[in-house]
Amino acid sequence: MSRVLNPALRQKITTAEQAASLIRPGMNVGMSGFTGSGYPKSVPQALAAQIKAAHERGEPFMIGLWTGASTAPELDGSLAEVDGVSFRTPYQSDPIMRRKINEGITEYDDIHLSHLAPMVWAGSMGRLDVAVIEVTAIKPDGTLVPSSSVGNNKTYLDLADKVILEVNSWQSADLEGMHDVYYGTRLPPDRMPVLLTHAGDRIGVRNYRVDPDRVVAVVETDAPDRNTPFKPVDDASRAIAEFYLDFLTNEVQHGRLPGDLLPLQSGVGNVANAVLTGLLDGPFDYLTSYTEVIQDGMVDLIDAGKMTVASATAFSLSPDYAAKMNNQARHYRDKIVLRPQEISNHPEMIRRLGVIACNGMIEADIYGNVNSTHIMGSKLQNGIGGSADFARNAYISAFVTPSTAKGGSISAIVPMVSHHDHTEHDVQVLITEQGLADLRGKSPKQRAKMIIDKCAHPDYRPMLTEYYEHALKTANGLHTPHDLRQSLSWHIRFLETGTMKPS
Ligand code: 0RQ
Repeated sequence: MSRVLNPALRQKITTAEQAASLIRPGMNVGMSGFTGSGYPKSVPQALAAQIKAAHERGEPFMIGLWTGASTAPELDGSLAEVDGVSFRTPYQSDPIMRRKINEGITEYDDIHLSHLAPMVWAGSMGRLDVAVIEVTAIKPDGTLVPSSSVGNNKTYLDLADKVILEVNSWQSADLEGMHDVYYGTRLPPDRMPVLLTHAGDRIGVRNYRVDPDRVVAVVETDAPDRNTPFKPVDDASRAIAEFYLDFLTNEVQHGRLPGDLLPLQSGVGNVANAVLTGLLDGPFDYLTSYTEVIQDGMVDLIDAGKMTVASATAFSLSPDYAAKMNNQARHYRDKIVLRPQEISNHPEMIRRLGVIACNGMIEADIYGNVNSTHIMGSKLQNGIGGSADFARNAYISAFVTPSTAKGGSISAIVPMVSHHDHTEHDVQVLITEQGLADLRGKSPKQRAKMIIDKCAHPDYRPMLTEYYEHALKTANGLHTPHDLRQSLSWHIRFLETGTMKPS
């Protein structure tokens, strides 16, 4: 049975090809999608085919593409493959899109995830021509039931000149009621407090509204979100998770955290998932989460009765867990809240709730500065995502990584980061499989010693100590000692010889 229940919008049901043909070269298009969930499944692929055909005729055809965060091969992958994206924001993790960005075909603005919606309202990103948004149903009154991610959809639906809706009947109809779509945000000087004081609070409405006159096409789909399975928890991830859980236990023992902790934020990837798995056997009960994405580990914590509520903007589940969520959405509906990303990542809430943040990184330097986005200074990996929304405003901000990469030829602890995303001021705890450095209340020199001793791989510890002692002399003991002629020499050596180790 069709899920398009509004008579006026039923009239607008059409094919993906017809809908895509309304998107013209040079347009800015705001699409739904966040970490592989709730992205449109058919219009982007139809658009990619039309772009390819235009290019074969020798006609230029590229669009500006804005989303919530990363999407999937059907969206980022298919449009990047045909060189169809001139500009991309705010986050991606697709291998083809990454390549096109690094080749300079696509310009990329790597924006904090909480910043994009206000920038779009303010007009700083230019005009939004079209929104392409996946929903699970259109209600008789014309409101739209959100899908498995919320992201920036409310903003795109409100501001786009034209709206294309994909109504995906693969998504569970029981998702209805899980979302909290807050319409109270304003730009300064009219901005008001967002009155959310617990992770599970609901302050908005269940469904999106849309001006039916701006809806130019409705496309019915029946296709799954493309989620990738997590890798099995490896030894390094397990060790990192254990250090983190010991740290939290110690904080509780010293009265610096309550026994049920504070709301947890957990970044993307396997280490983050291992931490959640570790919490399953840990001593903490009545946990809550105020984060960006709901991962498998959080579903396990809810099932085990260890977590009472999880707030996010999207699911990021493996295929098995996505299927489970689809079958049992009604059961999870009062334990999970999905919000717009300017609320899930809002600095005001992260600070007020006292979120404990834990994010992945590429490398850190001996003073605690962190690079999350670039390989060897120049090559974009994914983007900053929401990591800085959380790290800057968290009650405790931790970053995690294995101590080496590429089979040991790269040290993740380096004299100076080759790209800077999180400054030393936003990094309180660093963890590798070697150990945990609690940097709170430490000066740069104290930090350097601790990071080298606790976090660096033993193969690189003597080299780091040698650099630090040399820098102390070169800089005459100044506050943050560096020898700028040598600080990036490790990266240069890797680029020239394939290893950071001297020959
Ligand atoms: O390279 O792909 O060629 O194998 O970097 O590394 O180990 O798969 O990393 O999946 O844990 O992600 C920081 C990228 C870590 C992620 C990052 C190479 C390594 C591999 C990827 P290959 P892994 P993970 C909120 C939080 C920013 C967004 C964020 C991220 C590739 O956590 O994108 O935090 N964070 N969002 O070999 C050179 C090093 C390296 C290195 C790893 N030191 N030097 N290469 N690699 N370390 C959630 C959202 O925002 C949605």
